[in-house]
Amino acid sequence: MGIPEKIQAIKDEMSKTQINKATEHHVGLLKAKLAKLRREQEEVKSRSGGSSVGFDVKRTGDATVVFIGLPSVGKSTLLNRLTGAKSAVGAFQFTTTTVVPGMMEHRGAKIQVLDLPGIIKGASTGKGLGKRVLAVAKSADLVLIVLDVFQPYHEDVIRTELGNIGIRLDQKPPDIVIEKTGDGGIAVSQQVPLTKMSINLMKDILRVYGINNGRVLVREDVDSEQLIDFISGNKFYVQSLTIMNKIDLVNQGFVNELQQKSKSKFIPISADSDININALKDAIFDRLDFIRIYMRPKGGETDYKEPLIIRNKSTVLDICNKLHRDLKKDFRYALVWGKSVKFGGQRVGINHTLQDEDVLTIVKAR
Ligand SMILES: Nc1nc2c(ncn2[C@@H]2O[C@H](COP(=O)(O)OP(=O)(O)O)[C@@H](O)[C@H]2O)c(=O)[nH]1
Ligand SMILES: [Mg+2]
Repeated sequence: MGIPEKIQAIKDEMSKTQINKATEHHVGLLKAKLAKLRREQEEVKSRSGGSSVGFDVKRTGDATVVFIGLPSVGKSTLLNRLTGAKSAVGAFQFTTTTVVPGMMEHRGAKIQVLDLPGIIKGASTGKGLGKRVLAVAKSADLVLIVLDVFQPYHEDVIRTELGNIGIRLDQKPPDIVIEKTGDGGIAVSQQVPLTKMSINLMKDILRVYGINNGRVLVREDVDSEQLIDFISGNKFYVQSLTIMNKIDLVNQGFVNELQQKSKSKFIPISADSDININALKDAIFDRLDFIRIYMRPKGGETDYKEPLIIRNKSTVLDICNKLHRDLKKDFRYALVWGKSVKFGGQRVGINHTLQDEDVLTIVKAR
């Protein structure tokens, strides 16, 4: 049996199996085997040159967000509305066939927005431009899922397609440590009790991946899917926001009802009629988790008017890189006032992590 046949056999078996407490172990193992086969299939494909590389877009600005949606939901209209770019808008499908970038400026941040061609069901297996489109999402800071009020069910299609190429939306990498050892079987120690999978299932999944001996430290109550993600690797953890476009075509009651039925909270907008666009910009800004850093020149006055905008958890090094290409070479030390230090004017190194509204002085070597 080749890989595609093996994959099909497991899928058949899964669809025959009812999911309940008694079959949990069996299904968990099938999922592990399926994930392993898919990874092998990807490896074969990339060796034979079937690439899944994305479009080549230079990242600029303080963060990059991408639109993912089916054709004609209004992505290009929205790009134009948010950024003043000129992406072709069409009343017919597949107008956008390449990546169109725009720059949105909001609350002092420059946010790069990428309009991508629409995807369709099956995109992750290479339908249309799908694979290349989805690959761009891997490196984005935020994915905006764009839906049409009359086709809200697209959300499931998009989440599935993104999931298939290894993108995990709004999740964190699971907090576990696996250390392979030469012998002694698999030892599991739990800092947090496992409630979503048995220890036996955990061990069996590890064995599917050829780990027969090792120490596992569980620091989070992970389920079998998270464990499979962790060992099969190559997963991309990306934040998302869901947008419901074209609300100008329906009334408020319709929108409320959609929200009640919908799995995730969405932001209702109309790109074309300019409804709720500022609220959307705020939501994007908040979701990107920016902080403000006020610069104070050595011996000078702090500039409170124009803070530098950077992502949360950035370091002094990130600021140096933002200010000037060569600054890190000349860096001697920095002085910081604010939440990230114990006392004002504290001397810190280049790897110091900054916090919102810190005041920063960079001292260069002469
Ligand atoms: N009624 C309405 N139509 C819209 C809205 N946004 C976009 N459209 C229309 O939907 C069609 C597809 O738009 P487009 O931006 O090309 O969609 P894309 O394929 O997702 O990029 C065009 O005819 C747009 O004018 C909206 O908010 N309301
Ligand atoms: Mg378009």
